[in-house]
Amino acid sequence: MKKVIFDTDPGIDDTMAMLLAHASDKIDLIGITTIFGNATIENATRNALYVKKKFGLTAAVSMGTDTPLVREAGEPTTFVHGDNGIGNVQIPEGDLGEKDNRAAHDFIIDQLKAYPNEITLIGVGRLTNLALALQKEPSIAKFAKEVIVMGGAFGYNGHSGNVTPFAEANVLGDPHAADIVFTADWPVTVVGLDVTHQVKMDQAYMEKLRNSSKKYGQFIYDITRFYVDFHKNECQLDYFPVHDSSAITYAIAPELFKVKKGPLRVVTEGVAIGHTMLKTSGSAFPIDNWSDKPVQTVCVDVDADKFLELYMDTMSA
Ligand SMILES: [Ca+2]
Repeated sequence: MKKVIFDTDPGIDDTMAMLLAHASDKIDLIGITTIFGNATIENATRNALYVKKKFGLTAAVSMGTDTPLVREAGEPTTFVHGDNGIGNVQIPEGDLGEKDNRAAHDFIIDQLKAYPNEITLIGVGRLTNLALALQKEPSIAKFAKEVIVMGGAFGYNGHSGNVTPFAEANVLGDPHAADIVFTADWPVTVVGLDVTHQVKMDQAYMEKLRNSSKKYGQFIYDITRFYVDFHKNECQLDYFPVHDSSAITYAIAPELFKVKKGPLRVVTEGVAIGHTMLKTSGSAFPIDNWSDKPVQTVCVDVDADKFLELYMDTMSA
């Protein structure tokens, strides 16, 4: 089993991914660190505690930051995820349990040191917590087994952005943090829009999931109604692309993905802010801000049918 810390802004697709990690016998979810984005940091943390309590997760929940490293924080994307961040399903009043008393980046530092070369960090929101951990304690890079990020877009399969023509939401939300994480000396795999848009959950799939997953099906069906409506009304799609669960699926079954390798940077200012750029060419250039950076991995294609089967089977087991 992979020990995983899941850094997340739940978030409807975040919640689907968190439950996949919980349900999988390949993943030992030891921590959930929260970040602003799909919801305010308070709501994201509350949602994580709610899901933890409802489904009996044992992972600690640690609250992260509400502020990007350099940019101004934007408004939470409640038009995609609902005012409460999980599709406006009713969250019961009362005690949802205690969060860890450390800030998310301190929790990450402590756990990486406690389990050297054992922990996979999976980030499916803005990468500010991971960047803060690296800034405070640069030595942790060598303690991480692997870092998997849902974010970015590289132009494969026709996908280069979703907030701007050339930027994806998680990376654009804190491009400086993403550049720090992608250029740190730890092994990063990025699962971006290039592949998340290849995996499509439609109404028939969601109904099948609702019926076959006795434990999670109805809840996932309920929280995704708002998300389905957003994709139908604002994007003219009769399905939703599977973003955050793609990062968990990569941790479970990397063989389902095709990858390219190279140093990876993020544009942090100007018209292309938030654009992710992978250097695949081995050519030398007179000016080159890539070649002295570590070679990372970017997913460029996925076996969508097997992915959808894996999600269905794991949630229904
Ligand atoms: Ca997310």
